[in-house]
Amino acid sequence: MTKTSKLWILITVLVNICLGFGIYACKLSKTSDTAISDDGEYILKYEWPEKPKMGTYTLKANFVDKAGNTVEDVDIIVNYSMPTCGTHSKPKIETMKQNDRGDYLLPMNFVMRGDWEIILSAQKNEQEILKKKIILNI
Ligand SMILES: [Cu+2]
Repeated sequence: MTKTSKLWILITVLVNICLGFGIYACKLSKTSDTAISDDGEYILKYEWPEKPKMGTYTLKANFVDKAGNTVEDVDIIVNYSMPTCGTHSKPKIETMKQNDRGDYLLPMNFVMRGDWEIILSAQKNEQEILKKKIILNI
């Protein structure tokens, strides 16, 4: 084998390792997912249309019943913090706002790199009907 072909094999192996790790890291920190309530009645879909980094990134959510109809009279409360971080571990608690298309939106401010813990709580008549915990790596 020539020196050049050995080098190419090495580069190919390294590129594959990097790609593999990249895909693995993405799976650990999903930017969109679906959650179903314990009773199977409600479905919450959420996503950050733009992959969050440090700064302000909008979380978008849709809340539907099992027939697929948008549920309007729901409050989606977002509680987010960095539990592993002492200085700004105080959670931010905010309610998502609904636009005229029925999407729930919340601009979220990520002030630091690392793992953020995000708890989405959907409440109807002040009773929690669905809860989803997300770990998001910024
Ligand atoms: Cu921090």
